[in-house]
Amino acid sequence: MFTNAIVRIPGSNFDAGLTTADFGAPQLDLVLEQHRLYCQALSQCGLALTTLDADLGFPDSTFVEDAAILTPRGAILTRPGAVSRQGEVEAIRPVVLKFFLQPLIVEAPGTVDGGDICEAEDHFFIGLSHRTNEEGARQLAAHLASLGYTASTIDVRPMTTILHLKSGIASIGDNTLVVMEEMAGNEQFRNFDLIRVSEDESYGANCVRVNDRVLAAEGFPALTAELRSRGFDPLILDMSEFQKMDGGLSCLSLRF
Ligand code: CIR
Repeated sequence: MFTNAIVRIPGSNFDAGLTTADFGAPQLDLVLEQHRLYCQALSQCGLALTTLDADLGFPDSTFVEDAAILTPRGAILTRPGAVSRQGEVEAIRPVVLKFFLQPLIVEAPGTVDGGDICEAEDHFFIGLSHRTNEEGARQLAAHLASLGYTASTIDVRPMTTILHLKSGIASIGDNTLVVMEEMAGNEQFRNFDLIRVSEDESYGANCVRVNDRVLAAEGFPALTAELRSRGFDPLILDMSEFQKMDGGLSCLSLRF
């Protein structure tokens, strides 16, 4: 069960963030409204929110998930792979310190984006991506081991449609992974029940289990139906403006 989440209000320069998507520029009023509904959904799931002010120094900083990894046994501050985002860690540190003693840290030349880290029960899958490098993965695996967790890597660099590991996979509890078709054959998933997401619904794979609900993006009817048929309770949110900036549901909060 999660009890808390950290979120950050998108800044007026949100559209100046990094993106590879080709869906046009995000509309700020819609960005703020979708973020408000996202926060409302987290509250509805029973979480107490710590809401940080917009940080105009970092247009991507509403994607708080990338700057830290919060586990029941301790926190790890990351070192994001995009230089323009590395300062986000200093900005989140005081907030993490309110809840966690002595967070572990990823140091140069290691890089890790939280979006590449998928916790499945007591095991962590670490995506090797254009943001998370081998040295970052090595440091992170050592930190996780010190907290009593196991970890393994999944190389997503050849998968050109995703930014992070969790753009293509979600661990939604009950031993179930939601996984994009391109990744579904990975041997490391053999002991999990898989919900395979077809290529045309791929963005939907980034969903988030929050207590009794699964936050899921609007517009992916096959996935939504499959979640329901397996006994999950999806809470559907419009993510159009965040998708324009390569963001998804998981990246908008740190849940713990
Ligand atoms: C970036 O490119 O870093 C942001 N525009 C999007 C980050 C999305 N984060 C995530 O999926 N964890």
